[in-house]
Amino acid sequence: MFLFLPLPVLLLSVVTAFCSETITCGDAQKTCSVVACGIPVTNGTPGRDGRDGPKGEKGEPGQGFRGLQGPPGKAGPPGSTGRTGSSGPKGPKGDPGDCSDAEAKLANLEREIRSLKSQLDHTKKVLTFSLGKKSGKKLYVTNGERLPFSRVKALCAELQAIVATPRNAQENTAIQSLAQDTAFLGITDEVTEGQFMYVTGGRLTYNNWKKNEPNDHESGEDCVTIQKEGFWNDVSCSSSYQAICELPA
Ligand SMILES: [Ca+2]
Ligand SMILES: [Ca+2]
Repeated sequence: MFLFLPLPVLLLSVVTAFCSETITCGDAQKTCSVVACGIPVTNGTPGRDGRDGPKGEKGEPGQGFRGLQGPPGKAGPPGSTGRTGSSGPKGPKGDPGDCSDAEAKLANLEREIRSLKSQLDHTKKVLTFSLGKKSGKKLYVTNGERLPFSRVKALCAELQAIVATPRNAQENTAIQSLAQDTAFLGITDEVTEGQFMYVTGGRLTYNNWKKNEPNDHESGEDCVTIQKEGFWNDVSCSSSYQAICELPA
């Protein structure tokens, strides 16, 4: 039957044959080319790459090996001074120093001291023979000078001695033997009238007062003398009498 149909009708029939199967053919013609309808087409060339999308969130740490440690950073600024720490433990005892020099000096000093002591002993013997008198552990000396009591005290102090002070009859006799006439003793009642004391301190433990003495004659006798016969008398401190000093023997 197609053999007798004119060519336009034939082509229309073909198209109708291919499109008669679907209702959407009309719609397809609106968006596709006429050729698409019923005619297979090949894919076109790929389009251009789209624009980069937004940055994704940070991913979880990876599971790979840890990298090598980097070099140390620069030193920071010095910190503030800390508090003082507690004392450390006591250290061990050090080695003994070299004392040979000091020991030699000490030995020389000891020799000099022995020599001086020997000379002093000799001097005391000479003094005792010429001017002094020894009693027990006391040595009494005099230069025979007559002075007021204050000057007698000063003279004896220059000799690192005290004014002769008898503490018993033996010492009193030793002093008496040096008294050419009358000599001062280291005893006064200058602090409390009538209460005689040793100049070096302490109340009397021995006395050898002359009869009717001490009498504080005319209320002006606060010093004490030993007379030629060995008895004591209170006298004026401003009067001058012999100076006798007492030294350790
Ligand atoms: Ca008196
Ligand atoms: Ca008197």
